[in-house]
Amino acid sequence: MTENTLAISPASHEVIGACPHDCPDTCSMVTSVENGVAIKVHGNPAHQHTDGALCTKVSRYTKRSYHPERILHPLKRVGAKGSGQFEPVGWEQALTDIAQKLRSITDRGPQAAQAILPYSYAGTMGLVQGEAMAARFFHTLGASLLDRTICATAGGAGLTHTLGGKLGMRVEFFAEARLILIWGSNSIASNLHFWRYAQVAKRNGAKLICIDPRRTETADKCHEHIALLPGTDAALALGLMQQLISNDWLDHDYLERYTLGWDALRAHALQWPPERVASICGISVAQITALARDYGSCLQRGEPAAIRMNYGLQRVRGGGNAVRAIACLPALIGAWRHRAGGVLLSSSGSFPVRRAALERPDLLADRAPRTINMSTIGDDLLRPASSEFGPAIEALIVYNSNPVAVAPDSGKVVAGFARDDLFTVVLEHFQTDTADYADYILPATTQLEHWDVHLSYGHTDVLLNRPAIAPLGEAKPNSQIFRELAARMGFTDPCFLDDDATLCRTAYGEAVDFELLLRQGFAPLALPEAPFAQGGFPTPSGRCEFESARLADAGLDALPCYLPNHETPDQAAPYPLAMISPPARNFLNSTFVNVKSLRDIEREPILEIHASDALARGIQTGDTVRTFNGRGEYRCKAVVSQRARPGVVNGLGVWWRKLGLDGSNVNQLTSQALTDMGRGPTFYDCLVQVERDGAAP
Ligand SMILES: Nc1nc2c(c(=O)[nH]1)N[C@H]1C(S)=C(S)[C@@H](COP(=O)(O)OP(=O)(O)OC[C@H]3O[C@@H](n4cnc5c(=O)[nH]c(N)nc54)[C@H](O)[C@@H]3O)O[C@H]1N2
Ligand SMILES: Nc1nc2c(c(=O)[nH]1)N[C@H]1C(S)=C(S)[C@@H](COP(=O)(O)OP(=O)(O)OC[C@H]3O[C@@H](n4cnc5c(=O)[nH]c(N)nc54)[C@H](O)[C@@H]3O)O[C@H]1N2
Ligand SMILES: [Mo]
Repeated sequence: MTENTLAISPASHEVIGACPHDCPDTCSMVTSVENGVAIKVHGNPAHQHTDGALCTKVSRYTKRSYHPERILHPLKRVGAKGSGQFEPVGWEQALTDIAQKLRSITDRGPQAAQAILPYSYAGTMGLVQGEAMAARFFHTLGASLLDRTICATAGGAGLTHTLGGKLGMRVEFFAEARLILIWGSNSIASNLHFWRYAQVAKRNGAKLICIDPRRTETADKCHEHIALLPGTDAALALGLMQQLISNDWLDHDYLERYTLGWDALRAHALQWPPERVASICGISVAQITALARDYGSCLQRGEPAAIRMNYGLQRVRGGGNAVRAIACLPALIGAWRHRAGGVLLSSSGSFPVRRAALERPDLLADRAPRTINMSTIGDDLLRPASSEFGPAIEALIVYNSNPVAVAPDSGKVVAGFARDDLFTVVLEHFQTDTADYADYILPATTQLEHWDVHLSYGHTDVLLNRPAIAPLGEAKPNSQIFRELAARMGFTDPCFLDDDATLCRTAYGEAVDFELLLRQGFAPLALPEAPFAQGGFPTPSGRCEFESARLADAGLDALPCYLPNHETPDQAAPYPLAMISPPARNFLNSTFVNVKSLRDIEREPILEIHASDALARGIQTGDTVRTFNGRGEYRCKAVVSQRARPGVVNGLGVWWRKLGLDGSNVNQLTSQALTDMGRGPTFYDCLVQVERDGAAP
C-alpha cells in the first residue's frame, strides 16, 4: 500500500488506525477488511495502552460507519428549520450555494466577515480532520474565532497555572502506585484503559479511593467512596492540606526546593479544619481525616501515591481552582519523586503539535477577528449587532460537534439555531439534533474512510490512522470539504493544496518518526519517567506554583481557593436539588446515541435519585419525572438508586433530544454561567426540582 493511495486488495487484510473519539484512551484500532468492506474492528494487541481491547461502544464502530441512517449525499433543507426535512442535492450545487452565501457576507468587508462562525469540537480528535484545513479556511475568510471551551478549559487553566502545562504522570505507572485517588472520574466508563492499570495496582495491594458525588460503577470497585457535594472539591483538597500540615506529613525538602508560595499556602490551608470541610462537602470528619492519613502515610512509608483526576470536577464555577488545589497535593508529600506518584489530568501538553503549521493563523494577516465562546452559543446566536459584540452571527458552519444536544441552556441554543435569518451548514455522519436545523448537511467520512494523526490526553503515544475503506456514498473528509469550499471562494494560497497525508506529516514534523507511524501505527514520545522528580516545572518560576503571580495579575486569587457553586442548594429555594449530568457509559457525549444496540443498553434517559428525595416526592423507579428549573423542563424516567446521594440527582447524558421522551435532553436545564478560569461551562453547577409527571403541583 502506498501512502497516498488506498489499495483495496480483494483478499482480506487488516489496517491499523486510531480510535478518533474524545476520550483519554486514544486506542490503536485495527480494522479487518474483506473485499473493500470493513468487517470488524478490534484493539491492537501490539499497542501497550490499548492492550488488544476496545470499549463496547467503539467495538461497534463498523455498525456506526455502515449505519443505514448514515448521511451519504449532500442535503438541502426543504421544510422549516428544525423539521428535519431535506432533499438530496449534488455536491456542485451545495458547494456553489454555500460559497455564494459566504461571499455575500465577506464582500461587505472584514468587519462583516465576523458574522461567519465556525463551530466545532472533538467529534473526531484527529488533527487533520479537526482544526487544520478548516482553520486555514476560516482564517482566510476572516471569520470569528471560536473559543473551544466546552470540555476542559477550566481544568486546563488550573493545571497550567500550577504545574506549567497539561502534563502529569505517565499512565502506565499507575500500575505501580500504592494508593490511587480517582477524583472526578468514572474511569470504567470514560477511561477504561487507565482502569486496567489501576486494576494491576489493586491486585498488587494498592488502595483505590473514588471521590465523586455519584456512586459510579468505578466507585463500586474502589475500596472507598467519598460522595462529596458537587463543586466542593477545592474545600476537600484544602482540608487534606490542613491535615498534612497538622500532622507534619510533609516533604519539607521537596517543598523548599521545588515549590513557590508554600508559606502563603500553608497559612491559607490552616483555615480548613475537617469540621469546616465536612459541612461544606456534605461528608463526615472521619472520611476527611482517614483520606489524609492514607495520603500522608505514603510519604512516611516511601510509597507512591497517585491521583487520577478527570474533567468531571471542573464543570462548576470553581472548577479551575479545584483542579489547582488538587494539583498542589503531590508536592506536599513529594509524591512526584516516584514515577508512580503525582497526578494526571491530561497528558496532551506533552505532544509537540505544530498548530501554527496546521492552522496557519498567519492567513489572518492584519485582521484580528473577535472570539466567540462556544459555551455561550445560546446567548450569542440571539445577540443583535452592537458595538461591543460586532455583527450578529449570520452564518454558522458546524463540524465535529452537535451543539443543539451538548451545549448548555438548550432552550436558547434551539431558539438561536431556529432563526430564519441564520445560514447553517453542518458537516456530519448523521442527522443529529443540530443537523435538523441546517440549511445544508454535508456528508463527512468516518475514521474508517480517511487519514488522520492523533495525540492523546490520557497516554503519551502519537497514533496514525490509515483509511481502511473507500469513502461511503459521496462522503468526503472534512479536510476535503474545506479544500473544495476554498477553491469555490477563490482562495489561492498553496496551503489549500496540501493533501491529508501531507497534513499528517505536518502535524509533528521531525519531532515524530513518521516511518515508524506508517509501520506500526503508533510512536511513543521520548519523555522522562518521573517528570517532576527534581522539579523542572514548566511554569514561569520553574517551580510548582502554589501561588501564581499570573493569576494575581489577572485579578484572580493567587492561591487555590474554594469558590462555592453559582447555584448552591438551599432546601427552602424553589429548586432544592443539585443536578449533575455525567455521561452514560455506552454513549460518548451525544455520539452513539443513534446506534440502536448501544441505546438498547441505556434503554431510556434516566434521572437517578436517592430514596429519601424520591420518597419525599412520591417517586418510584420507572415513573416519568419532570425535572425543571427557571431555564426549562425535561422529562425522563426516574431510577431510585444508591448511585445518587441525598440532595443530588444524576441526569445521565447526553441523549439526542429527538430520541428522548419529550424532544429535549438534560441540557434544557443547564446554565450558560462560566467557570472561574478558562471561560468553561458549568454543566454540573445546576439546581433543579423534580416531580412525578402528572403529580399535582
Ligand atoms: N463512555 C464515555 N466515555 C467518555 C465520555 C463519554 O461521554 N462516555 N466522554 C469523554 C469526554 S468528552 C471527556 S472530557 C472525558 C472525561 O469525561 P468526564 O465527563 O469527566 O467523565 P467522567 O470521567 O465520567 O467524569 C465525570 C465524573 O465526575 C463526577 N462529578 C461530577 N461532578 C463532580 C464534582 O463536583 N466533583 C467530583 N469529584 N466529581 C464530580 C461524575 O459523577 C462522574 O462520575 O471522558 C471521555 N470518555
Ligand atoms: N449536560 C452535559 N453536557 C455536556 C457534557 C456533560 O457531561 N453533561 N459533556 C461536555 C463535554 S465534556 C464535551 S467534550 C462536549 C462534547 O460535545 P461534542 O464535541 O459536540 O461531541 P458529540 O456530542 O460527541 O458530537 C460530535 C459530533 O461529531 C460528529 N463527527 C464525528 N467525527 C466526525 C468527522 O470526522 N467529521 C464530521 N464532520 N463530524 C464528525 C459525530 O457524528 C457527532 O455528531 O459535550 C459537553 N456537554
Ligand atoms: Mo469532554
